[in-house]
Amino acid sequence: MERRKFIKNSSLSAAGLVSASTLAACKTDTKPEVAPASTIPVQTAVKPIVVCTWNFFNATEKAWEVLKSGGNALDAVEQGVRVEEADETNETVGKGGRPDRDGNVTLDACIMDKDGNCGSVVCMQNIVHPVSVARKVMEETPHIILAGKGAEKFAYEQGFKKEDLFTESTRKQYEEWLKTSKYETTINIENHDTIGMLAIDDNGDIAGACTTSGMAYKVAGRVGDSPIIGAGLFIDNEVGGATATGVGEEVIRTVGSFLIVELMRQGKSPQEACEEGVKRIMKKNEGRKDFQIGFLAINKNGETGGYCVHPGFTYREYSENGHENREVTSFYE
Ligand code: SD4
Repeated sequence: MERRKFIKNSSLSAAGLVSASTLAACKTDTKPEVAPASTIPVQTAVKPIVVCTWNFFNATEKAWEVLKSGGNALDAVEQGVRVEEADETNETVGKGGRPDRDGNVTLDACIMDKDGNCGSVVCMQNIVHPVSVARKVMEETPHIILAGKGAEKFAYEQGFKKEDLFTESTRKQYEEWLKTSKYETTINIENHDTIGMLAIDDNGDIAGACTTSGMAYKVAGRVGDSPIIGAGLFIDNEVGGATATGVGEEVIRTVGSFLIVELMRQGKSPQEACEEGVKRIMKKNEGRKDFQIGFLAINKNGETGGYCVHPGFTYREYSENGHENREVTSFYE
């Protein structure tokens, strides 16, 4: 067939396809089919409730205050993780986060609400509260992710102040590190501080946030899983939410948090879903033991669960039932 005729024919048939599908949609007048989350009762059994990765007492306390006074889950998670961003002793989040190998402190964060709205900033410098910039991206722009200098410029436009994110301690550590400049992509197994937080408010609505400075001494420009929707965080208000901590590259390769929420949609408990998530990662890394990953999940009922590669990952939970730091089971003993 001549090329011109072919193009004409194919555009005609494409037009045919469109009108056929439009017709079909008109006829049935139904919403697109999605697998129902029917195994999860709509009523939230435990609410309000907040959970976060690791033992961040003050952050969950702050989120709980918001929830307890009738605030929504989105405000709760933003206010909660901001506590860690401002805490200079937490050296993998916000101010006091460790720098990349070139000496830049670059932050990643994201936030997601009950309607699937989300915002994210990646590789942003000089701003203490990337989670709040991420929320502004979500609410004030038609975009989802802003990166680097663009994110920083946007933050200033939104009224955020420029601040040096180094502390005396992180500057000293960096100078020490420069002596050998040993670059390892693995994260020390015991010590992670990235905060991922999930909350359900009085209305039964779910939101989540995640914020980090990422891996210490990473290659300049590196972005991990934490600000990537679906990897470091995912919320589906019909089902639940999930968040991750640990070596982000492995979480991204498995689209970890989205995977866990989908597994819950299919009927798994948060615990079972987190276990399956870690097992998928370990299947791709058979025999590898030099990295840690921790998943945390909550379902619409307020049931929670977590699982990790190596022992040591905990999550903090706060609801009317109590306030506790829970140790989770792990793939390796
Ligand atoms: C990252 N997932 O940038 C983060 C690091 C982390 O505790 O969780 N640290 O890959």
